[in-house]
Amino acid sequence: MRKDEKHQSVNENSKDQQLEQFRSGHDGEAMTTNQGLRVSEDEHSLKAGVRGPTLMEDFHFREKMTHFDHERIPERVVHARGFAAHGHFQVYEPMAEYTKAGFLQDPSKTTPVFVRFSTVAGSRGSGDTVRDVRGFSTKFYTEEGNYDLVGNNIPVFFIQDAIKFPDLIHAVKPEPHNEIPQAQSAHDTFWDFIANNTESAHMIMWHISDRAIPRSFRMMEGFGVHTFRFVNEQGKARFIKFHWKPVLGVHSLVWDEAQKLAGKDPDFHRRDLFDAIEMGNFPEYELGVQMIDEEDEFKFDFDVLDPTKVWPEELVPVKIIGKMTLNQNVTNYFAETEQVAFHPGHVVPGIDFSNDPLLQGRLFSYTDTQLSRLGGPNFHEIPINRPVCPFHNNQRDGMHRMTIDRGQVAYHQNSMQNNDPKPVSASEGGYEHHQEKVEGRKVQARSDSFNDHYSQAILFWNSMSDVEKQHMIEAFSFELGKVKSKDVQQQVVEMLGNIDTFLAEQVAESLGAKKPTSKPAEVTMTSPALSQMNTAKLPNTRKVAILADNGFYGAEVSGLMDMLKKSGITAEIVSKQLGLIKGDDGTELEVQHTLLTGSSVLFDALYIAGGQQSVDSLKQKKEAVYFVDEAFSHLKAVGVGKEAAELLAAAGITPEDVPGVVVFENSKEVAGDSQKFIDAIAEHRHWNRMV
Ligand code: HDE
Repeated sequence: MRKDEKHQSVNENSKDQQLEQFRSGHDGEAMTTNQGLRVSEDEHSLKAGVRGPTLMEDFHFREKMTHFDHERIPERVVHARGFAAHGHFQVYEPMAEYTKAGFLQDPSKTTPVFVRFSTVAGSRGSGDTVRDVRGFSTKFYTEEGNYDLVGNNIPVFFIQDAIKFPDLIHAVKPEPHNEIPQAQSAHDTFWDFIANNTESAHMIMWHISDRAIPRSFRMMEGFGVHTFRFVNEQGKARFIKFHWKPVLGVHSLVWDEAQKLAGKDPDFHRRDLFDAIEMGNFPEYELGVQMIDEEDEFKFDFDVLDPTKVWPEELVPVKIIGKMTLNQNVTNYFAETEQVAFHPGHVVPGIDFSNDPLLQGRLFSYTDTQLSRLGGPNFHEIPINRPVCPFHNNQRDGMHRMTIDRGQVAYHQNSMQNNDPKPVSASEGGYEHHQEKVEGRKVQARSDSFNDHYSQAILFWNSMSDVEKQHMIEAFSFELGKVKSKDVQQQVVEMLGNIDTFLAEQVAESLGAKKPTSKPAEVTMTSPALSQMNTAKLPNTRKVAILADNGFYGAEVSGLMDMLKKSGITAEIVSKQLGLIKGDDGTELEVQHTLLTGSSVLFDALYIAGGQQSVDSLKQKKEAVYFVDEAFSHLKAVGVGKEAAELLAAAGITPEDVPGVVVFENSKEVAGDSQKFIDAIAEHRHWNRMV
């Protein structure tokens, strides 16, 4: 907290109250021009005669059209597609021993946050479920200014020095001659870059793993990636890494599902987050930090400044220090999500940088990019970007200046204004950079300690379960299978040979390429924390499709739906047509999706309602049979009501002893089987069905 205490203290509502001053509703209002003149006609432009030319003097027409013509701003050069929400953060215990950051001291204090999730490569209108890294940016509106933690859902990065970022992005973006493919890494230039920049070996293992196709923004980890510093009141600094751990665990789609979703619902992740918040299922993430004392900087076999390395949690434990809850959707997408401007250089006292050369370059890039994206240097005045504490300096003017600065003086030092606004000491909350001793020659080079490109790629591979390994082999085979250059394919196989011979040979086989000549180094360590198999498994907020038609067993479906609701699971009815369907006992259910508008990929699990009439009716529809087959092959939990096994049989599935398939024995007494079904949903996927 600032020492002068002149301003109001911040609480979880502070940002919302500030934004409220800028919100505008139009109910019951007369239409006006932007000058406030009431408009009498908005359908017909002013013309010389009903069939004559439009007249220049129609100022309303011109204003309306001009504004429309300029509605778009440049999309972000990376992370263009995103979705955001408001929330708050609370620390669990005072962190004074490690950092003086005000928002990390008082467990009774709530700090407002704004979080934007994103994909990296695709344009603003691209699909949500593509294979890509996800951005995870958090703006903490603290009493000491905005603190931005601009991270990703993968803890390492492709490159070690920011100067290579334009190259990486040019390689992954659509190829420049024809702007194909959109939001994909499965093309020649990307894999050419990877093969020829082996520092990307570790990151590419994550990129090809299930982490790159998350089930939901609510089920992803977040990482600050770089090494930062915590600095306490006494000036003692420690190296740290930030982690966000989702309370719901880390879960992913399967690749076939991800591809289909990009067509069935390109907004799948947006909708999921928006709906969850509207329903009161507020996503929660715990904040964790790993800390290494400065004295221990050289004790590890990785360089703490190298952003292509994790600090294995088993070596450097993650201390959980607080929780973030997202509980409010934005009022207006453009005003908030599109105009928000994050910057890893927005820090508060107690948080400082390391010399990670990737981070150092980011510190330049983010303000620079906002200048062209948001049209000038005053983007901090846009409501979503304003700090909730006061801000004063001698910066003036520029495009779209909102503040009306009083007085003659806009310089420092001055005598005419008592030297205000004046810098203040650290004891009064002034930010002081950590006084790290630095000396060296000016060189364009990289430390030799950054040269080990493969050990942690091997560590990642070693830490995966068999299922995850299989997914990675398939993902490499898919991505490289789309590459036209045989030479690039072979180079990547050779690169993979440095990671794991089996992996490289499997991929080579699927590509019709030669076996690798390279051999991996011996790395025996594993890090269980890297595998998604060891994550939290909860039923909360999962979504189940109930496939039913007239004549379904009313008691069975109502009993199940009650139990699902109690476990926080949403059930939606899928049938042949919209409207109401009637059960055997007169129970009526509203249908939310038809077999045309609904699809198994929109759900986490499937229940096929019992009742001969309902089952017979659905069996006739090939879409219903496909629905069942697809949910089953995506390894989802399948509940089977009485007689409904016939629909499974129509899809070629025999339900006996199949993992994740729960057959309801008694349509009147469903509590026990419902619980089994809920447990099966919590498992997320039944991987053992693959074998
Ligand atoms: Fe970014 N990155 N980045 N990045 N980044 C941007 O800033 C950049 C990197 C990340 O939701 C841009 O405002 C450079 C790592 C996120 O609005 C741009 C380098 C990580 C977002 C930029 C990196 C990130 C961005 C584009 C290499 C994970 C979305 C628009 C040194 C720790 C922020 C913008 C949002 C956005 C530059 C690497 C995360 C161009 C030069 C590593 C989550 O400034």
